[in-house]
Amino acid sequence: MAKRDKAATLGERVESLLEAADLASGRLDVLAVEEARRVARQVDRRLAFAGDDTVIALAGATGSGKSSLFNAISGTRLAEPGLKRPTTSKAMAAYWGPELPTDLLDWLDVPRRHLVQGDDPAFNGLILVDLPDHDSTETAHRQEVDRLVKLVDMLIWVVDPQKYADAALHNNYLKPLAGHADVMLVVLNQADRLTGDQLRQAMRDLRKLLDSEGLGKAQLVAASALTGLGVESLRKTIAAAVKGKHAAAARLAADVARAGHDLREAYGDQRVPQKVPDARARQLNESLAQAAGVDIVRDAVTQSMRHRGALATGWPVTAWLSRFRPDPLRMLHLDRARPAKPGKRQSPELAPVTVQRTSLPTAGGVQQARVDTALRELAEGASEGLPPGWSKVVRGATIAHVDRLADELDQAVASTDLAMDRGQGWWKVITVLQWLFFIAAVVGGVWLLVDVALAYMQLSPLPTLMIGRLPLPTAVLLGGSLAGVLTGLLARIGVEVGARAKAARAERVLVRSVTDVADRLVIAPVNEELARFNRGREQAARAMA
Ligand SMILES: Nc1nc2c(ncn2[C@@H]2O[C@H](COP(=O)(O)OP(=O)(O)O)[C@@H](O)[C@H]2O)c(=O)[nH]1
Ligand SMILES: [Mg+2]
Repeated sequence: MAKRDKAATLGERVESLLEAADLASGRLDVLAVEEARRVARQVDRRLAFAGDDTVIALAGATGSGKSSLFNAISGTRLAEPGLKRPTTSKAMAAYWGPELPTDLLDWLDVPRRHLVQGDDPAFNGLILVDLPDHDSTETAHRQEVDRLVKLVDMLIWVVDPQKYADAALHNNYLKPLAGHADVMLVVLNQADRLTGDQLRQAMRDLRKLLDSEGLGKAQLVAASALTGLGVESLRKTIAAAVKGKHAAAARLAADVARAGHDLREAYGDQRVPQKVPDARARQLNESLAQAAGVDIVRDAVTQSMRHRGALATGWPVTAWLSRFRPDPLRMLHLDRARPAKPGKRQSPELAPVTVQRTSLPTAGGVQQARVDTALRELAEGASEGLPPGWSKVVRGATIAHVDRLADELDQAVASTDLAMDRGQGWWKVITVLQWLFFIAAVVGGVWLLVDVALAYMQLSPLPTLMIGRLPLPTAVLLGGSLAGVLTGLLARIGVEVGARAKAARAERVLVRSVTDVADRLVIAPVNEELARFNRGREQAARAMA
């Protein structure tokens, strides 16, 4: 049961490794990414062989006794000991079990294979490989060793008393494989050729050497293929590995951990934000708002509201004259209202005008420079702590859609509902009042004129009605005029308050429209990269665990 859990965990870690590599593709060191992919693929395939078989290889220098030990351990005569030359460059394998695991042997690419049908249940499922000499003068041999060393589950390094400290073996093979120390075994063969003291001395030396190379976990065994010393202990070690299938799982786990570690290192340790810092985004929004002419539109809204308010609530004569002044919003092509509801009549001021383009001046040099600065600072802020390749991609993401920015901002401003058609119901009431006052004043005035004309022509005057001490026509003329002027003044205050509120609201919604564009064209692509990085780094760390 526990073993199953472990396999599942390893499978998940392989997935994490692969995802971390895919996410880093084109962004991190190409070698680290490719190595991670290779390991992930390899382990994945190895896991696909159900992990029932254990592959153990004997490696070592010419004449160290690999073939002799192979025969001693296996109880066969399959390997060819002795200094016969030329030795083959291909590995040879024996398999204990009912039937050769052809898939696995093909994958390992071991062409010479033997089925051992001994009744040794402890070895059931073992593939024992006799590798070509790693120190061979023929490169084909060495390449074969290098290839198989990466694939097997457990490695038994066979050394002899003369060459156990050989620099080529330690530097080219043992040290680089230190991460796999727990699936490596070092055998000091030909122990029979040493006295007891010499053997102890050699074992101490070798142990020290291995420890100093980070191979403290690698088991060291003294053996002799000739006398059989240590062979039983080797067989036990191998049997244990086979039984627990520890070797396979541990080796694969070590591979994945190593690749995950390397990739994680390529990701780096710097703190990287999850998303574009708020302050940077705000700075960008502000400069974009300015470049998009939000200030100009806000001022135009104020002025347009004053203008329209004066038309609606002012004294009819001056209001009529104002008609000939242009509406500031209309000049910017921004007097768009919500589309009229069908069947509902709208006054000409409020009729919807569909424009897709504003007539705002295009962003000047200064605004453009501010936008560029904001973009650059955003790129810098967002790519802080990223490895160079990734930081380049983030920089690219900030300006990926920069050519669409101006157009989309203009459209965003043009299509933002400035709500110019709402909240001015009271204007209509004032309009009616102003006309009533105006008509009253005109009636009073005409009445007085008629009185004057009648007096001039010496006709009897109209009947005189008195309001207090004022004659009625005078009272109506003065009252209507005064009321008109006062109403106009009061309404002007109301219009001003309304204009400012509307301008503030317009600014708010315009900034929101601009922010939407910035989010879509700049912030989102950058955030995507940052999320990609953080996810990739997390997955690489998960592969390490
Ligand atoms: N004295 C002694 N000779 C050995 C031992 N193992 C192997 N030999 C001899 O060393 C030579 C090389 O052995 P071989 O197994 O072919 O080594 P390989 O080249 O690593 O495969 C042969 O002549 C063996 O008989 C051992 O444990 N003791
Ligand atoms: Mg040999």
